Amino acid sequence: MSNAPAVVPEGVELTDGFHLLMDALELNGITNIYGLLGIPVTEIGRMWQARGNKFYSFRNEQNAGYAASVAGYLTKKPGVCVTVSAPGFLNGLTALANATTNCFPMILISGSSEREIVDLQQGDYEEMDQLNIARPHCKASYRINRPEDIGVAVVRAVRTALSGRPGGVYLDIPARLFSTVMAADEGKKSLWAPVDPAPAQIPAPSAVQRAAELIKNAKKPLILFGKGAAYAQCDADILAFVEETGIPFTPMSMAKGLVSDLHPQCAAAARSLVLQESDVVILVGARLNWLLAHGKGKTWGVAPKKFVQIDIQANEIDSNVKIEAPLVGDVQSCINALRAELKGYKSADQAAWASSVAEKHNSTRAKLASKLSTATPVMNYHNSLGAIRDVLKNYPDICLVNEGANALDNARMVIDQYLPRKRVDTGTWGVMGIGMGSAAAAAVETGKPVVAICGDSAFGFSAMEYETLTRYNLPVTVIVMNNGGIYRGDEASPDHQFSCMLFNPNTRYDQLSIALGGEGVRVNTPEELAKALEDSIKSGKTTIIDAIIDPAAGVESGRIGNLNIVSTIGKK
Ligand code: OXK
Ligand code: ADP
Ligand code: MG
Repeated sequence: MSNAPAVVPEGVELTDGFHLLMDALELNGITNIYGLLGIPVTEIGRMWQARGNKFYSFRNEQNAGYAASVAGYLTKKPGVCVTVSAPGFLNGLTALANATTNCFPMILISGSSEREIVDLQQGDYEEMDQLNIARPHCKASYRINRPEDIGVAVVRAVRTALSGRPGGVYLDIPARLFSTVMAADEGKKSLWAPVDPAPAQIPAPSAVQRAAELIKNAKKPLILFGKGAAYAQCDADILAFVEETGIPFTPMSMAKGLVSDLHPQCAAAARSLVLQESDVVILVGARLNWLLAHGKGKTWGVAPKKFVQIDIQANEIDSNVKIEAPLVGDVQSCINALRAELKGYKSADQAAWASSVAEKHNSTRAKLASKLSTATPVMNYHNSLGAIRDVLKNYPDICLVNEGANALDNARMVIDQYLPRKRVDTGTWGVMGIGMGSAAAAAVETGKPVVAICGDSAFGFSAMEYETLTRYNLPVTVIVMNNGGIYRGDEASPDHQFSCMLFNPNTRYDQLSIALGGEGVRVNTPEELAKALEDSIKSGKTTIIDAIIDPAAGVESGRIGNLNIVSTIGKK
């Protein structure tokens, strides 16, 4: 098969790789690209904008990639990130791998060196075998070698990113291809959009019956929603399933708001009780991974437990423990098939269970509520987040971005979510630095204001990206929970050096905001915090609120300190 570009007769209208790639992306409904330009892709940004599309230019490709992945999660269209070769590709790859882990649809497009040089390792400018380096970290890695293949490559990338378990796809484009020409009419014929790229996957009727039987015979059933259920965008069906069955539910962090945290069947504040005492657990788009203690151990109590698992990925079933009733299919098809099979069933038979769960949930919430309004000389996580919660409850459609350790774990507990897909956080890996990219994508793709609650350490990972937010005038309020260090800010420093866990106590994030073109305010009390947040939301201006938090307020690694490793040598 020849790779040589076809010879085009004189006078025939031409197109090239740049134009074919843009035509193909537009044909697939892509209008926003997130990226960072340079050799060999600079031109594509200008040409993309010249078509009236948006190119969001970032300061580091990792954040552009986080933005693209969150755009994919929120829109169910693949988020597209464009980078230069080698280091730019590698920065983007971190985000592509994270997207694949989170099951967010994303396409990373990177320029690359010519094959004849890379394959002989002849030392090209930013030479790297990107195609093969990407392959283990995403759903698929494709290289395009001929202009007439750009159409099929984009279709493959879109379908692979969206179908089945969503995830990341790498598209490798050797530099020369961008300017390789072909006849425009032939080029046009080479482009198409995939038909139904994310087809419904219907569960087997036998599987539905098996699951329904298990649920009907349960005494203490529990529904557990994961971000796969949020991604599915079948919110009405989910709510109907919850209310028709009367079964208590608890959400994983990004599934919060799929059914409101204020719903009477919400058991989020009775988490330990329901995980330990339930007898049948219905997992809906949630993996039994580390976030759920792999489905075993004290988190799950000693009572015998049977799992129903709804997941589009067949080999996710039995990944950690035996699943008695697997339902392999997309959430919407599975939920509606279950609803039909369970018609007339109501877990009112488990009224005692439902009311004991509700009692625990409500009493724990009440106990926390008192902490949220307790004044302290210096703000702590409870009274600062309590002030934020009281403001945000008036803005249910604001998207909350959340990262950090204590800033993450406490906000996940305190800040209620009322609507689906309004909370974006550190996800399955627990990634620090997702904040600014996620906030950019949430603001761009939803058109709504965004509030990002970031630990000061987490914010530092992508702080320069704040200039990206101000440049596009995005209505994002970043609340930096400034306790002066990683986890906390009061660690004693060893002789002659600053503790490895501390930051400069004179850091002024509010002034950083002003320096980067935004609004900035430092707050010391919950009242000041509430006012600053309200003012920022109303102003629609990109703002940093530098919230001073007691340096002693944090706990090492937040609620996952058990994962830390400490040496026993020399310890009494
Ligand atoms: C929940 N709870 C509440 C509420 N919601 N109480 C009152 N009111 C409300 N609204 C209760 C809930 O019942 C639990 O109490 C407790 O609060 C904690 O709830 P939750 O949902 O957070 O549960 P838990 O145990 O923390 O969940 C485990 C977990 C979670 C692993 C899923 O900790 C998590 O998602 N962690 C992510 C950590 C992470 O990714 N960090 C990244 C940075 S750290 P009980 O009594 O019912 O148990 C890092 O990078 O290095 O350190 C680093
Ligand atoms: P969480 O961390 O919130 O528990 P996970 O990311 O662990 O959620 O799990 C999400 C699961 O949802 C993945 O196993 C993925 O295969 C699955 N999933 C994603 N989209 C769908 C869908 N539309 N239908 C069914 N399962 C889905
Ligand atoms: Mg901190």
